[in-house]
Amino acid sequence: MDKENFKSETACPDLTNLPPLGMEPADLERHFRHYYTNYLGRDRNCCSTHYHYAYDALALVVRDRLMERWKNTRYAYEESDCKRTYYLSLEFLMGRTLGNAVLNLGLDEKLTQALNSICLEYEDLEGVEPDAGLGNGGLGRLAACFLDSCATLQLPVQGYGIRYEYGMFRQHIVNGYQVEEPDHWLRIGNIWEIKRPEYSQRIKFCGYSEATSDVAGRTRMRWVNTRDVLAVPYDVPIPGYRNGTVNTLRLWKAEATEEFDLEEFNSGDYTGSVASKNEAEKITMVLYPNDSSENGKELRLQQQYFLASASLQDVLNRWLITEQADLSRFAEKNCFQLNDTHPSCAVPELMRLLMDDQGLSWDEAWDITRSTMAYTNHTLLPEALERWPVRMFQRLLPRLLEIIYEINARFLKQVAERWPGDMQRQRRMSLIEEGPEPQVRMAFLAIVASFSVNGVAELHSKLLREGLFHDFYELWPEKFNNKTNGVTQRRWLAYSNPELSDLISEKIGSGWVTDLAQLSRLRPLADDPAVQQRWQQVKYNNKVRLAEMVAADCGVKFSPDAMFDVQVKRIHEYKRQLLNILHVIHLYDRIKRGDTHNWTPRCVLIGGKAAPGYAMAKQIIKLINNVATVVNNDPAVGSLLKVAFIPNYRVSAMEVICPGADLSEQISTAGKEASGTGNMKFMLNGALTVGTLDGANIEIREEVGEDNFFLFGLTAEEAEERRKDYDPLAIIAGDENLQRVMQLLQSGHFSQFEAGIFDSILQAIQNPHDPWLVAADFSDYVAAQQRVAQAYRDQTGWTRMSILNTASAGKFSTDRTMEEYNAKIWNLSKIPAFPVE
Ligand code: 26Q
Repeated sequence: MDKENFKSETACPDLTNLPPLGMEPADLERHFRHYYTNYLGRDRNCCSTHYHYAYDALALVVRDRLMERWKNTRYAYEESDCKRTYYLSLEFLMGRTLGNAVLNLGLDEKLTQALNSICLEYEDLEGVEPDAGLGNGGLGRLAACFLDSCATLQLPVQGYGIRYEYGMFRQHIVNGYQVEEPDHWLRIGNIWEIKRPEYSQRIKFCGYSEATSDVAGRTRMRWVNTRDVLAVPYDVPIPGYRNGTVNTLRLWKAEATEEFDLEEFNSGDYTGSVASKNEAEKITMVLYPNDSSENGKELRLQQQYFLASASLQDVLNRWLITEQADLSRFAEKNCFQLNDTHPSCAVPELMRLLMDDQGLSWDEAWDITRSTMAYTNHTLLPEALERWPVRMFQRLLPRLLEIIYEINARFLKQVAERWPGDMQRQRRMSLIEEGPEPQVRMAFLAIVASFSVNGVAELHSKLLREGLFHDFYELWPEKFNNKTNGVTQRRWLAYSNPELSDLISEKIGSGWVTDLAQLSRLRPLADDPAVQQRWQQVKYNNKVRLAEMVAADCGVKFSPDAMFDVQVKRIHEYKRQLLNILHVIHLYDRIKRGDTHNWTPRCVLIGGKAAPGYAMAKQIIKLINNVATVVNNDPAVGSLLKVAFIPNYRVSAMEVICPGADLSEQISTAGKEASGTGNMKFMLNGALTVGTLDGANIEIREEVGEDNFFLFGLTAEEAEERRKDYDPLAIIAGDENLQRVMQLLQSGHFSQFEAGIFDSILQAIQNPHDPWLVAADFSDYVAAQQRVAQAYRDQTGWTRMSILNTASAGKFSTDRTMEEYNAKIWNLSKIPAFPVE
């Protein structure tokens, strides 16, 4: 990127000065007709049920209104000379944009009116939009909720991510098995992105580094003979809630550089030059579908460096232009929040850009780096900590490896000064793990270079301090802090659950939309019979809507009079979908034995994607589906129990699922789920939780009170203790219920013509080294579920608890989370956008 672009932009008359667009139904309708007819070229012969074009026209009408505010937000930030934060993340799980934009712009009622007058249903059009599935699960959706809250709080925070051509795969279920299909979400075009080729960046790979001397005679390293790739930005608008602010998410696409094409073309290798284009574009082709790290894939490291380098160059270039190349205030005015270690190449890359390109000394560059980088950890699983083979780093990013070595040498010197002679500790803390194939430990790199290291729930942060990162905590206790996760109530209540939102606003006003703590005003209403009745009716209506989706997607009939028991999240052994299905088998067994006195009819819904290479997770999906088939087709079971696996769980599915849930399953092995955020969405929508003392469940229970939460299972400490002498066979032998469940499984009852397919699952449960302790928690889980069933039969009591859950969800807004990040890490001023007038 060159200065010329900026110059010519400022030298022109301001072409961006326009009168504001109308927001009344008549304005919206006129613009809709304009786009539909004049821009999209449709005419009266177009089939009115082909919603695609109507969706595009509507999206353009809404986008225009975003554009005005977007520009005014940028101008306000520029002119205030404010400090900014950049949220670097390999994932942004945005879901759909239209409904959220309409809500945040405050256009919902006016648009409904406008569309009604032309005989279109807003809901029909919304359904056309594919999810932007640029993430795996919790970490990616958290990034999306953070952006919504930052825009609403008017914080100058920009997201930087990757524009994957293929997002999270679509999941089909065939004969009970997961089948993955590529998600080519951009094929029909994406109205919401604006390509900005003028801000493209050049990214280097491979080559080698050599020493040169600069004009002052000092040594300067150069990274040469590289294979370069172009990073082209696409900007996505992030509207705040009715406040005129529209922030930016900048997503990078990889393209071949021009001279690369030319070189090979001139050498006569036409097909070779086209192939090299492919090679470059491969980098942003597909999202890696693993939610616990898969080590060693070279393309993944390329993606990570590509994002880090493009984003840092973008920030640095803007800075150098506006500050006349003066870096002295850079650290005061910029902060980079690393969403896990995935973008942690940013550490050596910032060092490189500052030293090699800008000529700073090591100490100057290091001062800037360690006062601008902040790192968030999202996992407690040691196997999920990212490591990259030194040899791969050497080949792909030789200059970065040199810098990492230097950071490590200086860091280990510090360790040696603090703990003289403790070689054991030096080996433990080294950024390089020694062995036959030495590895770079990315988490340690991030910790060493950051001024802040945070976990995502109290327990998680404590376990980081005491376990995984204990050595570092001893060295730098002041770096470590907690920021409990949240969710945005705009998408997860106001938008997804309009009926409940209206009821709440009728009772306590609508202030909760930007101040979730106000939900506590519902507490005194929990015993009010009139409110309870309305609350119940809303839940019922939402269950009808969810039942329709289950019928359409699973072919299973859920009765809204039964309890809706839901577990949706990525499939992972530590999340224990297996424990859930063992309980279902136990209920089935009780029905078959006639033990149905005082029965509470239950509809169990499970959904989630398994990483394509995770065999055990895929087996668990198959088991759930086989159990569902047997249970749903057994006349003896009837309406007492239904089971469904909802295919292709995603953001837009959760928007229908969480308003309709009665019971939220949060049953991970204690000490393994860093936080969880689905747990918060369910609570917000009035579901009760059956859960372990893990992640944010602990804080949810604290807020709602132990009487309104169904607790079971070992604590994190007890689990750790239990692993030492774990004897699942003894537990099974001593528990009649579990024994019968195991016998049903072993007998092939759920695998009639598929002998032995569940052997690996059976073995896992019986394995004394089962890290997830499924058998250990089974009986307590069944007991908790018994209390749940009992409680549900008292509909008044249940509804009271449901209201109390919503009323106690105030803490779990990402507005609160972002306020905390800002107060303790970023220190940004809130900058209102210039009004549209
Ligand atoms: C790493 C390297 C290579 C390929 C993939 C990955 C990778 C990708 C995604 C590793 C991990 C993830 C995602 C992790 C994640 O979603 N963690 C969840 O983060 C949530 C938000 O903080 C928490 O609520 C969940 O507890 C945590 O599991």
